[in-house]
Amino acid sequence: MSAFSNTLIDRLAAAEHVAVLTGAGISAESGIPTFRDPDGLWEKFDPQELANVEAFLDNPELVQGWYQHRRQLVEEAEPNAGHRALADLEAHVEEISIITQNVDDLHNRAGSRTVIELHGNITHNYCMDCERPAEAETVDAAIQNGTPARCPECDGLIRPDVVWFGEMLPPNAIEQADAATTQADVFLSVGTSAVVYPAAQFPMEARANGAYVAEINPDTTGITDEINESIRGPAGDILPALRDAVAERKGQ
Ligand code: BJW
Ligand code: ZN
Repeated sequence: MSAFSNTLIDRLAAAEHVAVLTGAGISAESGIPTFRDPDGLWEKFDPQELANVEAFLDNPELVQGWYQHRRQLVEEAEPNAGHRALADLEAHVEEISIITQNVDDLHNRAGSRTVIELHGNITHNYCMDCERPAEAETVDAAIQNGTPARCPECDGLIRPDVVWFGEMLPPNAIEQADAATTQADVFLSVGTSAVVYPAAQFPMEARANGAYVAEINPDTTGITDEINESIRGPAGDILPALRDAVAERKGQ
């Protein structure tokens, strides 16, 4: 028996718009740790210490170093079968939007064409004062010298282009995610604990708008009780099987 229902395949095969919310779990099989799993990033580091602007201003070197480490991990990683299956799905459904909480760039690298980055992109850095983009090399050189990385133009502190707690999400990303959610006939929530807002509200909004909402996750999440279907398993197994089932249903 397959892990997902015939209803889901029927709905996907008939869908005009599909929206997919992804979280750290989809990149776990690329070797990138999640945040809240037992072996996750926050088992070793306190998020309150590192993922907010006050912490950054208190100890920019520490936070810059942590993000440099994670940027290097991401640059060495490759998209996995789950990312690739979502990119492949574009051949079988009319329109598919990937709304990602991930900062790792792996959906873009897998070839998905519509990727909405809610929490930024760790491969980019910018100056907190003048907002000019900054080169990763500038950050790396400063860390090598044991000093905080500063803007070559205005001496402001350089920060990663990610969204920390208490910060607004990029307005254009929110706008695009809202539109994709409202239009969705099917909404998939993949590899996210669905506890961080506003991202976690999108599956609920989709449901309220009549979408069929399914999650793909080995564990229960913040939205499990409120959606149509929960598929228990790793994204790298389930998504390729889902892609194949939709292709088969459509005779493609
Ligand atoms: C697998 C798998 C496999 C494992 N296959 N699956 C409304 C209510 C309550 C609170 C708030 C609210 N609105 C705003 C807030 C405050 C706050 C918030 O949500 N807090 C909650 C924690 C309570 N939100 C914010 O501050 C946001 N800003 C905002 O709302 O601005 C307006 C505002 C401003 C000021 C005041 C009030 C409002 C900003 C949120 C920014 C989140 N940033 C982070 C860090 C990014 C930078 C970095 O990378 O360091 O984003 S936090 C972290 O969590 C990261 C993630 O994107 C995000 C979500 O985590 P995710 O992806 O779900 O990962 P995990 O680890 O939690 O889950 C992994 C899942 O994968 C698990 O379920 C596993 O089972 C599964 N898994 N292997 C599939 N192989
Ligand atoms: Zn500057």
